[in-house]
Amino acid sequence: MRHVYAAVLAIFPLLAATRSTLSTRSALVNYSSIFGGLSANASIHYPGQTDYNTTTVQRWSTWDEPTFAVTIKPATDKDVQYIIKTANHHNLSFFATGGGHGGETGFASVKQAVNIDLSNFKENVLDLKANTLTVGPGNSFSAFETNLYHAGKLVREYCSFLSAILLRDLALTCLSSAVGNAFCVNMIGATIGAGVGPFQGLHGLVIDALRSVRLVTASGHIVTASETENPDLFWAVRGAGANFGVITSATYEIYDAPNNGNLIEADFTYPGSTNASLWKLLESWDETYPKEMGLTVDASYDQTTGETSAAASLTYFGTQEAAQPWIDQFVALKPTKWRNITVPWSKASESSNFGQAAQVCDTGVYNNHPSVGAKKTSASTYTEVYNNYVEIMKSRPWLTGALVVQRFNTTATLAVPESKRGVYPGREISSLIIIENYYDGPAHDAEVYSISKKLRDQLVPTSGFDSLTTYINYAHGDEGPEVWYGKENLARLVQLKKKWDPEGKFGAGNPVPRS
Ligand SMILES: Cc1cc2nc3c(=O)[nH]c(=O)nc-3n(C[C@H](O)[C@H](O)[C@H](O)COP(=O)(O)OP(=O)(O)OC[C@H]3O[C@@H](n4cnc5c(N)ncnc54)[C@H](O)[C@@H]3O)c2cc1C
Ligand SMILES: *[C@@H]1O[C@H](CO)[C@@H](O)[C@H](O)[C@H]1NC(C)=O
Ligand SMILES: *[C@@H]1O[C@H](CO)[C@@H](O)[C@H](O)[C@H]1NC(C)=O
Ligand SMILES: *[C@@H]1O[C@H](CO)[C@@H](O)[C@H](O)[C@H]1NC(C)=O
Ligand SMILES: *[C@@H]1O[C@H](CO)[C@@H](O)[C@H](O)[C@H]1NC(C)=O
Ligand SMILES: *[C@@H]1O[C@H](CO)[C@@H](O)[C@H](O)[C@H]1NC(C)=O
Ligand SMILES: *[C@@H]1O[C@H](CO)[C@@H](O)[C@H](O)[C@H]1NC(C)=O
Ligand SMILES: CC(=O)N[C@H]1CO[C@H](CO)[C@@H](O)[C@@H]1O
Repeated sequence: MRHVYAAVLAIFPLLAATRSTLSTRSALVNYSSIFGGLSANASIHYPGQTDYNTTTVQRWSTWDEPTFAVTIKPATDKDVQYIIKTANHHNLSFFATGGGHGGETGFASVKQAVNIDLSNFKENVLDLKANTLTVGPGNSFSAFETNLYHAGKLVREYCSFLSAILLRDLALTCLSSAVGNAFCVNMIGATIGAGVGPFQGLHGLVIDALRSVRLVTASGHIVTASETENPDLFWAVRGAGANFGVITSATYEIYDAPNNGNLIEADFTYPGSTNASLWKLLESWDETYPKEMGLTVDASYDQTTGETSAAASLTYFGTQEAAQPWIDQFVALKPTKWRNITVPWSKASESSNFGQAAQVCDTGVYNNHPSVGAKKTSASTYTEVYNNYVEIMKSRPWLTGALVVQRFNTTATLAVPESKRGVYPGREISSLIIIENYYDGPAHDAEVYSISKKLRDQLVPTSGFDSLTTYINYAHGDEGPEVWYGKENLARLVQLKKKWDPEGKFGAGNPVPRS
């Protein structure tokens, strides 16, 4: 093991001590000593060290983030096993960090934990005979987009969706090329919630392509889960995957890319006053939205200029002729700026938002994004919510936000037979409506929460669902297990939790109840 910072150990746990109720404990623990049995390529890092931020995965949002006494970067499955067994032996809590893009109120309950940073797990094996891709949790989507593209293949998803969205200026987060070894959305982290995105209409969710995972359990056992091995666990991993262990490898089925791997991409900008027309357009497509299309529409308010704006970003996996009628309807709304281009699918994230994907993987921004799933569009509700939100922002200079709608065609996700579905309860969701809040820190948490809750409550009655529904990976953390996992799945999940993680060591963001 490289004792990267053993020397400063005496100082940093003490610094940490001032911030935590577990302070006394963590100050007394010499982590470098108790984790002395790691393999040669593993390393130990302490928060506060000068290069801590550049050597460990940083969180995308710092809102309600977990805190760590130490970060360990294991290099092998055995290291992960050893870390878990050692932490259990010393009664230390631990947390698995993939890409650091998750944000849930429950993460705040993770204090001075042992952080298992999985970025060394770069496995990335394309097997064209078996038609599979096997990846480790140290990969963002972009890590393998290019080799798949050259092989004429496609995974059911790629990252990009929330990204193109999440404040257009932040743009696309999936590509690492622009920023070197960027810590962008993690393939496995997204998968274990379901994995949604613009290609979902063609092939379904990312979990529908998942064939097996290898994971290290709460007791430190290394197990495989697939349809034939530990099938119950495999079911649970597909939607509740953060609750059962540390996944160190995942194998996906891959598909021939349609249209020679090329897709049409179009971006449009409008003044905020166009918002209602954009929502009406979405509403008019509720029965006809094509499976080849991915779409994000957002409306926002800029605190600096005091101006509202709206935007749409579309991908179409087909010919220009097929995409044109959809593009024309956006053009008819008189964008102030627009373009369409044909790009290889592997470049779609990079080139979206007019190619402005520069600040791709910015981390450390204080934000949260409560959301609502819908199976119907309501232009009048979205207009009302957007107007309310803008009014709220106008009197709160510290709050910047956007109302974002992602659209999906659900035919493929609903075509998956019951027996192959996994836990994820949101297959009927054809729109995810996201309230994106960017603000200045914890002092405004309570106020932003109360604002978000009101806006969210306003969106539910016209969503087509009887009660609040959303996608776990876009959840706020207050929705509860019935929303994250589905009421009908809870009894079976609770049993599995008792079997695989009886002490609740995993799943702080969205805990599966233990009884
Ligand atoms: C900019 C942005 C774009 C996004 N785009 C998409 C998108 O296109 N499609 C989509 O479906 N979602 C998208 N998401 C949501 C994303 O799926 C979730 O944020 C997801 O939790 C991120 O995983 P992570 O590993 O990066 O995050 P982390 O915060 O590292 O992990 C999130 C949770 O998963 C657990 N976890 C992570 N890796 C593992 C592992 N290997 N084994 C066990 N547990 C693990 C963690 O312990 C934690 O509980 C996006 C989010 C952001 C911020
Ligand atoms: C902690 O343990 C490491 C490795 O065993 C050792 O080198 C270091 O001196 C110890 N630090 C303290 C403060 O005891
Ligand atoms: C450590 O990493 C290096 C470089 O990737 C590799 O050559 C070596 O085999 C690894 N060592 C072990 C023990 O795995
Ligand atoms: C590291 O990141 C933390 C939190 O994001 C920040 O407070 C700190 O100033 C950073 N440290 C350095 C050396 O950049
Ligand atoms: C283990 O730690 C928890 C707090 O993290 C504490 O409540 C519990 O009493 C500890 N158990 C033992 C056996 O020390
Ligand atoms: C949204 O559109 C409606 C209808 O055109 C308009 O009245 C309203 O001002 C727009 N909202 C904003 C914030 O521009
Ligand atoms: C989804 O796409 C299919 C094929 O393009 C189409 O027949 C169907 O009507 C679409 N569904 C909805 C609800 O738009
Ligand atoms: C306005 C614009 O750029 N339209 C283009 C959209 O893409 C097609 C096919 O590449 C072009 O023919 C159009 O000129």
